[in-house]
Amino acid sequence: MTQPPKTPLLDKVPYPADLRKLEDRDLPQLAREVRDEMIDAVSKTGGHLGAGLGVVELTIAIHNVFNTPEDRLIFDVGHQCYPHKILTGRRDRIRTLRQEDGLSGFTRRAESEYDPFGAAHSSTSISAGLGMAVASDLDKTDRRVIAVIGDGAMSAGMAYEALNNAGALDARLIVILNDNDMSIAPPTGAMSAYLARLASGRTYMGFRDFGKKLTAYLGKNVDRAITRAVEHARGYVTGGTMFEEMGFYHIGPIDGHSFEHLLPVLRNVRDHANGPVLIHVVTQKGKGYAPAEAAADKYHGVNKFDVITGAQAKVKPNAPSYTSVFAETLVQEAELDDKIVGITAAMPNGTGLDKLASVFPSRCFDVGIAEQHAVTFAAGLAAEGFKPFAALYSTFLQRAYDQVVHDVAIQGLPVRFPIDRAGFVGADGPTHAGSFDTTFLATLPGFVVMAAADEAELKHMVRTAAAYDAGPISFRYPRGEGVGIEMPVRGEILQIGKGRVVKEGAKVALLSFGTRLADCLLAAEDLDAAGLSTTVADARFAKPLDHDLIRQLARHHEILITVEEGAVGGFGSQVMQFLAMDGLLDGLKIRSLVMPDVWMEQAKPEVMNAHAGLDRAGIVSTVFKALGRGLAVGVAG
Ligand SMILES: Cc1ncc(C[n+]2csc(CCOP(=O)(O)OP(=O)(O)O)c2C)c(N)n1
Repeated sequence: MTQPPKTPLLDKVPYPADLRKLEDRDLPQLAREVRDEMIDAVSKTGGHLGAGLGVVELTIAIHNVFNTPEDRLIFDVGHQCYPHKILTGRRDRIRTLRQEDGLSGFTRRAESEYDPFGAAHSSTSISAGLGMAVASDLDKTDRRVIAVIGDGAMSAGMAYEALNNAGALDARLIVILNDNDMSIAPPTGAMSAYLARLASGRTYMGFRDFGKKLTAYLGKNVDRAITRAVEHARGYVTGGTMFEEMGFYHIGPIDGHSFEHLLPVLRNVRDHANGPVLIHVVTQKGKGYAPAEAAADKYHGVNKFDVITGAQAKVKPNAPSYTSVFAETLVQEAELDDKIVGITAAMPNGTGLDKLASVFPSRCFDVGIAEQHAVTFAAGLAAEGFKPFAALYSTFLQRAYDQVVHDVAIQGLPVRFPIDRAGFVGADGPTHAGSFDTTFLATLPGFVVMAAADEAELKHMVRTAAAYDAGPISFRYPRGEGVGIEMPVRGEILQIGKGRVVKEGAKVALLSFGTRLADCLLAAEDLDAAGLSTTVADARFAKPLDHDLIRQLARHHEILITVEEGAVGGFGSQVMQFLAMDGLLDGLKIRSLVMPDVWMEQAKPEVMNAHAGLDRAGIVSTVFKALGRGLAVGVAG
């Protein structure tokens, strides 16, 4: 006989306080409802699916056992927080995830008191949690701090810096290692192999054994010195795990989909632990949704999809994506030059380096989520005469800035930096926008900084970078597809520091750096039609600047506008500095169009460019304003 359907629980638990009123036996049903809700929401918005599905039980268990938001719950990366959002008063807005004016796809302090720490870049949770645990100690509160971090995020150095510090401080911090044996791609590295050994070598820890052990070792009444001695002895005798050696009480592995495992362990830790604890929880990415479980990437990030079949909406591209042009050109150049090697920091698919890996597996390195290491590793290869392409997203390169400065630039090493996702990225919002790379790279002596205006230019830049051995060189290109321009069979080697005039005019000069060129050309049509003869130039280089080109534009036009999809301090500022020092500013009307000096929220990139005034209309209106003309008058000529 089939069971009658149970009354939905989710409607009764808008907040964790309500969830804490449920019986333990109700929680599996709640988990099923949260999963269904999440699958339905993401099928409409697109977004991160697999990671959240894997932590449904864990999220419910944590909110059930701990007193959130007073107890602080921090999700590393934050891409697995959709179940958390559903359970923390945001269910009514869950179908606005990642949309303009909607919920963020990550945790955000500004969004909810249940998000005590914002994230999106990985491996920060243990550091932030430690800060909060120490604050709680200093404030003499009884607050617990829980950091949930994935096995992929555990490949970053920062996680170990934090563990190292937490062990030494003996802080009351709970780290939950959510081990689903996946990063975005399958995880790489010795640590991943170590976790797999831990997970397979031990059977799941029964809560009775564990409870006894924990109370014995960490019981509140046990003197800390004795506790430490016992722990130490235990480690010594059994060999201990790495986490134990670092001063953590290490529990696990436990089954992260079983409330029978999760609840007693978490309750025990809540009630008895007074030093750092690491709970190793084994979960399955994509759990509970067959298409996700079956997919190679466990549906890490998805477009809108059909819930029944799992089939994702496919947008028919008009042109190849910049990423694929980069990846194919790199393979083409690598076939001709065996010194070319590729490096990715856990993004083989996102950067397109999986293509290089499939052709030259021994010349492509996935170093894990370890951007700092990726850059210095590339520097080592360059020092030995190799031609490393360290392919990173603009936003993640930020993390490796000192390595770029100290290990690469100061030593003048020819590391090539393909910078993907430059400019607005859309749904991922301000944490992922590629805003600052031109600013922070063009300020470095000896760096060559390029931006591709279209996909053919990108092909030239890959070849130029491969051929350039005199020092570091970067080239930026955006997310998404190119403009559909005809592609050369092979890229050309560009002359370093030389831009190009794309369209000649006489009164207005638009000087573009990167893919805003297309909008500059459209704006030029409007301006020409309004009687303002317009020159459009593609700078190609923010460093070294094409001084002759800039001088010529400044001297022979009434107004010069620089346009770039980057923050203030980048290309436009370099141009302005040059013009000022060259004495060319007098009498020239110059305007610099950049991203606005605010953290812009998620929206479609074209909408963000329009808000920023970086699109066709924005460029035209800037010209009219600079000339003191109203838009309507201007358009009428
Ligand atoms: C510094 C940084 N580099 C790269 C990324 C891109 N990224 C997002 S999630 C992810 C994988 C994280 O794996 P894991 O921590 O195991 O979480 P899971 O998705 O498996 O739950 C990566 C590489 C990032 N967010 N931050």
